[in-house]
Amino acid sequence: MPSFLYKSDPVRGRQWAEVFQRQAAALDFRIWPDIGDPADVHYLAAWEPPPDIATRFPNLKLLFSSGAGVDQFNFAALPPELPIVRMVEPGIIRGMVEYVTHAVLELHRDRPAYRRQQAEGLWRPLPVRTAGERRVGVLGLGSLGQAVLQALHGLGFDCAGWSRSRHTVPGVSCFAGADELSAFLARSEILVCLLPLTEATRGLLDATLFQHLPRGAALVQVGRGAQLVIADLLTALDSGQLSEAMLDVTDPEPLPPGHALWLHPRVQITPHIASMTQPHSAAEVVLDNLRRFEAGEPLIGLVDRMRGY
Ligand code: NDP
Ligand code: OXD
Repeated sequence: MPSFLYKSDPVRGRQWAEVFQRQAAALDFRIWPDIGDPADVHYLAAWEPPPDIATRFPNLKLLFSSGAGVDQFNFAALPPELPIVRMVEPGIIRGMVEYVTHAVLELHRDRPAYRRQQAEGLWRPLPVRTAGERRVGVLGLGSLGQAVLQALHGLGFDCAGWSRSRHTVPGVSCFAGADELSAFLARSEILVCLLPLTEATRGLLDATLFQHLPRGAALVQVGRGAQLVIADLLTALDSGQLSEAMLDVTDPEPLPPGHALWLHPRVQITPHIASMTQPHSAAEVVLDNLRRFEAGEPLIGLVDRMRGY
């Protein structure tokens, strides 16, 4: 009997199992390390696949990332023809929309400044601007970036997005490619990073990029820690080029005790919780992809190994 092997958090795995039992009883759903006969494993969902995946599972047909990112995969260790699918599911999208909307509203309405004022017992109103007067830019127009922009546009923000290829998103000014990055940054008072980690985006959030932002801009980093050059962030915060940073991802995770970012008055850190794959909706999407695969239809979230995402 062909099996679907799940190698990630086992508690969530049991929730996946319920959906599979209801909808795909012909598939033997197994949770790592209970792999059964490795030759039966046709499908694997993992955050980190086992290093010997290429030899261990000779009949593997599809590899799913249990998250939206695939930067944790070592592509070189995977069979070259094995299709890789990242997680595109409504639950993870909703979570990211909540997190980023909250972060942008906090920054827009000066909540970090008011917290600092409160700590000093200061009652001092700051100028209030409407959402329409606040320009927000999102790096990445993928499944998460576009959903976040839709929500921010709905709140009335003046929105822009940047991606590798050209996109059209209703109500959003879209920029594409390296040539248009500086124009996009020049109008981003609140910059949100929702890019995948690839060789092209590693270290992208650096001093040069910060210099292109309006003075006093704020950063919301929800992509991957290695995209941010921490020393450049600290310099930009200390000089006033950046006013605030909200970081959900860091490199390393967690930051070591005593790291300068932990106690920086203009930095807020959350422990990589901006969003998470939701087991029930994720299992539904994976089952739909299995059906698509068997029918020879395009897969949702198929990774392009050359692009790295
Ligand atoms: P997608 O693959 O759907 O979208 C990626 C977007 O980034 C695309 O618009 C793509 O452009 C753009 N992009 C990639 N490389 C470049 C580049 N070099 N220059 C310009 N644009 C580029 O990913 P998702 O939206 O699903 O997820 C994005 C990332 O969010 C994940 O990879 C992960 O790192 C992070 N994430 C973080 C979470 C957290 O809790 N902090 C939770 C989930 C995800 P194009 O459209 O042209 O291909
Ligand atoms: C993901 C994440 O990629 O949680 O899904 O970061």
